[in-house]
Amino acid sequence: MAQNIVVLGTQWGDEGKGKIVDLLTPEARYVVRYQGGHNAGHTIMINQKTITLHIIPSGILHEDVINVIAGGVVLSPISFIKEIEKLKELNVYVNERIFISESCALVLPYHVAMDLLREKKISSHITTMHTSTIENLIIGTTGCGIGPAYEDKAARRSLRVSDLYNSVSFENKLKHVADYYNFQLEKYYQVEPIDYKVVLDEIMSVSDSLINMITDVPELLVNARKEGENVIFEGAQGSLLDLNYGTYPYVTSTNTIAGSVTVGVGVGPNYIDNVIGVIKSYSTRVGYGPFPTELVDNIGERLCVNGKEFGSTTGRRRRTGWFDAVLVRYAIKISSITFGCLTKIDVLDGLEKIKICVAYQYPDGELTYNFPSTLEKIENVTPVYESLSGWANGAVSGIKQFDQLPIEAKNYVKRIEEIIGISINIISTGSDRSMNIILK
Ligand code: 2SA
Ligand code: MG
Repeated sequence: MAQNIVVLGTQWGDEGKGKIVDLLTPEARYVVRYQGGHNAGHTIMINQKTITLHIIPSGILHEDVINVIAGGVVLSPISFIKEIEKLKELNVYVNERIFISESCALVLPYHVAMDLLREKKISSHITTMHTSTIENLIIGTTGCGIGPAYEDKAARRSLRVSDLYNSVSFENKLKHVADYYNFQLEKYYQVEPIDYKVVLDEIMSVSDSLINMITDVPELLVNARKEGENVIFEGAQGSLLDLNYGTYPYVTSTNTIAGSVTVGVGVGPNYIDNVIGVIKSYSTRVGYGPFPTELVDNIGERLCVNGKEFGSTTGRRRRTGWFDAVLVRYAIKISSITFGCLTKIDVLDGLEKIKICVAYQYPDGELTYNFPSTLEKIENVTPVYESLSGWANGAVSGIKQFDQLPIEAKNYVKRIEEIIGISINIISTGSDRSMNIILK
């Protein structure tokens, strides 16, 4: 029987989902993206060569796998085609291996302009880093236009992939929406308007290529199940960036939890057999927003440098901190995660002590083991840590057998399993594709 699985991030993104999807892909026929856009950055290292994917599913690196961009994704035609060209340069065979849904809303240059301007304009008024008042709100977005593109979708003003079928009505719609944005660009932001004709020419130059990749995604996947083929749904960003359940408003503009698969793809919950949570051995976050276990000291710097914690889309330095079990337990709950994959444990090599946050303490002294639901509460908690011995003189990098791990590393994994309440089935011990311990 087919096994359809969701692979998603349990923290704030960059947990190593791309690597885990790549590892599981040989068992699958389809890898499907269901939310987000080219703000994602999935990095996979093959034979010392690093490949970063933004919108194309990680299954593209396995020749027999079909890659699908479902309707819940917002698609930037220009970035998408550029990414395909880049893969071709790397000798990755892409023909007939990437399909898109005609329901994808397009990300267009005015979305990017709005995204950048809002953050820039608002940042000039900013006084503190973690402010949460609406007039001072700065999210630290990737600047890819994702938020404005999803706004258009909810406002029912998007141009979608299906609009490419008719170039005349595409032009009319584009002109109409460009007028709407140009009013704001000129009057509110006092910047040059966008010439819709330039946008039109650019999109029309790739229109045929996009049309050739269109498929009926729900139909394709229903047939895949009938034929016993396995499907992997590849999440982008992380659970705490979910629009409903993340650290709102410091979130992305889509749902990143497992439930997002059904609406993003057009299949029902019964289609999913397993939800796999990718869990980084410490925490990172890129962009603003609360981060209870953040380390702004030498250890934080060490995690950043050793973990190469820089945004793979924007190059931004990621904030780093200790493993937060309160947050990961919450992610497991809201996505009904069945088992976990622990990544980047090698980054902890050489540390004397390693801390795990097991609870939060509120300013009045009360402890909570559950993730608080409001920003005000989250911003004011103090993490309660359990301290474990590190493997100061050992190294786990590249180890492929659990038995060969230093005892302290084994204890760290076991303690995490105990606290989060699910089993860890895969441990990634290095960035290369081959560096893994497979437990179950
Ligand atoms: P956006 O651009 O509207 O989605 O930004 C809103 C918030 O979501 C965060 N976000 C991400 N966090 C981690 N990784 C992401 N992808 C890239 C990567 C990020 C990069 O893999 O490194 O290169 O900077 C990603 N995409 C969105 C974002 O930081 C905001 O907090
Ligand atoms: Mg990433």
